[in-house]
Amino acid sequence: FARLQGKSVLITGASSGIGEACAYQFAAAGANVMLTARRRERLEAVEQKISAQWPTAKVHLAELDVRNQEAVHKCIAGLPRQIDILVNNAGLALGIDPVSELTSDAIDTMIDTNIKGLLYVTRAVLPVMPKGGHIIMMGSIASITGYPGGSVYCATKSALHSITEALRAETISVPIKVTEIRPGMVETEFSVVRFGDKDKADNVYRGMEPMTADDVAEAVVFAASRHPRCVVADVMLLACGQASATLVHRN
Ligand code: NDP
Ligand code: 8X3
Repeated sequence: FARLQGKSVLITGASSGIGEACAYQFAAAGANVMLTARRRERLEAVEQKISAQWPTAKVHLAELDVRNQEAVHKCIAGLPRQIDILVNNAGLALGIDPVSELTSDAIDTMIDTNIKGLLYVTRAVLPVMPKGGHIIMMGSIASITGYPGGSVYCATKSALHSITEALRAETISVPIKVTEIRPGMVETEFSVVRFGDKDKADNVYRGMEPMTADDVAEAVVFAASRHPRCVVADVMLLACGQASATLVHRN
């Protein structure tokens, strides 16, 4: 990953799961990382681990709720380095309710975070991203087909897909690379956040082996480290034994 040496990477949602794993893998590849999320103490724990394992990596932390557009602009303006690579990773699902039972809070939180927050961050970064920059979008297999209880979450990841395609078309002349990564089942804090209950979260992965956050971070780092002439445009990652968001073989 020599091409990542000295690059600066901004990661949203770096306090756990896939974003956290990306932070470690970029630091291991010689990049400097700028890590954002709402939970500062979790970001500090990530920073400590990076400082212990990759002491030459420069780490910048910023507490950021991507739903707050003013805070997003302040955060981007206050970064210590240019943004060579943006990993738009912050996101969540809340609940598994059918449309008839959705709470307004769940609808608003998913749309505000996964769509509006993604747009606020991307809009703030584009004017300051140098030529040859790279934006990596954390999509999902949920963008392919809606499943029962997934209406809003699936819609947000379909929106991410549309935004990604438009962004790629808008930035080809700069050029800026745009990549969409669409994971299937990855065991992180995602299901705990979705169900608000560890037992229910564990049940999602019953009888099968989900991917780990590292599996996804490997794809992110692979995409980020290709030759300038080559863009990894779209990657779908499935757990072995998974054929779609809902078709999973369980032992
Ligand atoms: P985690 O719950 O482990 O991580 C989610 C991250 O997003 C956390 O760092 C959280 O930080 C951050 N986040 C949530 N809301 C906000 C907000 N308003 N502002 C800033 N940061 C926020 O789950 P994953 O690592 O699995 O999720 C990462 C991405 O991967 C998401 O976009 C998710 O949709 C996507 N994905 C996950 C899959 C899975 O099976 N796990 C599959 C496909 C896609 P904090 O709470 O500190 O703000
Ligand atoms: C998360 C994967 O299948 O739970 O994006 O929607 S799924």
